[in-house]
Amino acid sequence: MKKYDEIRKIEYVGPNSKEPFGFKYYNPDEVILGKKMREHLKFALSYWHTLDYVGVDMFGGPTEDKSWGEKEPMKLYKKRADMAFDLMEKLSIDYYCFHDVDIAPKGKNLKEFLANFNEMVEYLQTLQRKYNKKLLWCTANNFGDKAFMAGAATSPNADVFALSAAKVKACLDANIKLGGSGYVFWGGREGYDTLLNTNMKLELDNLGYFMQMARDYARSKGYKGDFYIEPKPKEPTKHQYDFDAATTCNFLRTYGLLGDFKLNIEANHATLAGHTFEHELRVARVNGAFGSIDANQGDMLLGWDTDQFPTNVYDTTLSMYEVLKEGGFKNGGLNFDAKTRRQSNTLEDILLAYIAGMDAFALGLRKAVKLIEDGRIDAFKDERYRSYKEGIGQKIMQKSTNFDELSKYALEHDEINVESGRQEYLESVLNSILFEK
Ligand code: XLS
Ligand code: NI
Ligand code: NI
Repeated sequence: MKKYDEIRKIEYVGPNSKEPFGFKYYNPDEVILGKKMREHLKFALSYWHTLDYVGVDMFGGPTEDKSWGEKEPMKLYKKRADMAFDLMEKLSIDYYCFHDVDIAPKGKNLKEFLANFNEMVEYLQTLQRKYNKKLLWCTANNFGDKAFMAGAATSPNADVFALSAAKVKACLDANIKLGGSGYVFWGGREGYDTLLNTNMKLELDNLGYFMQMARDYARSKGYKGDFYIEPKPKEPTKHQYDFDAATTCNFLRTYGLLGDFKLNIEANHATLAGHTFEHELRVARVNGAFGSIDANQGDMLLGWDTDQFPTNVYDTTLSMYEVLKEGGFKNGGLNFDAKTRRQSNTLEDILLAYIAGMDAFALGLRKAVKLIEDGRIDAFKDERYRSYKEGIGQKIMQKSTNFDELSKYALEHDEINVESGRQEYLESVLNSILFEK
């Protein structure tokens, strides 16, 4: 196999090629349904997994070296930034996402960190211009340091609440400077392990207030993009406050945040919550909160967030179906919140992993288009609800009936025939589209 430095750009080679460093399904400038594939998919590179993660797990140390021989912290982070853009360029990825701590060394204290951070933001701005790349979203890592051990905006300690605000403020400023179109709040440690030490009401109210202040601050600085909450049911805390899409929409409504805030749905978090990826996307859509996607997949036999590159084409097809039905991404995109396996420990593996993930979504897009063009599944659904198109059903849809009328109707129509749901037939239709020659 070729070495990283021998590979200039990953080209589209088509589905019949056996070239490992080529796209089989992702052809960035190919137009599908009036839009280029790169615009449908809006792929983003995740800085943390790609540039910072070195293969550490609970039982062992690094299996990768991402220092490129640099020892001095600022030089190292600049080298990583260079590599991030080199990777995006090679892979035809137009966007990237980062946490504050991913891009800059921590220094001795907050002041030093913010100075490093702002210097790196300048550096990223230069690279963005040079390579013509965009920031999809950024976020503050308010969960890693010891100060955040009991949460950030939900910490029992008000000093931590203030520290969290300082970090989010710096990130919002950076986001505006870099032209980011989203700002993510993933819960981190916003949750709890036991009610024996937790004031849930106070914590939720503080979290709501924190997000209102973040919104008001960013809007006052002219930020026009979206805010996202990324639901996750557990890990690191036992009960994360943003359990799933439905819980999170309820939180957003309670605190008057819906509209400015949408959801960033992560596939692996969906399955941890006992839902499918497409279920979470649909819940977001029906609540008017569809925003962005963290593209990855979990392992159904493991109970944690394995953040694997997505390769399951059933999932990518059904999720791209939701994206297409929504009319596509607006400010959001597909961020690969995914890391190579610990044993896939070379730079070439990073390229191969992104190729696998991007191709899986590109194929998913192609298949979702076919599913829609084929029309059998949509037509079946439409037909299944036809009783709401006339008579009493139409009145229900128009919200123009009442219990007296419904009761009278029911007494007159007591021979009911609920038709078959035809699940197996529909699954075979899906298979025929997925595996057609
Ligand atoms: C962790 C989350 C995290 C967010 C960004 O489980 O997925 O990586 O995407 O903070
Ligand atoms: Ni994520
Ligand atoms: Ni995750």
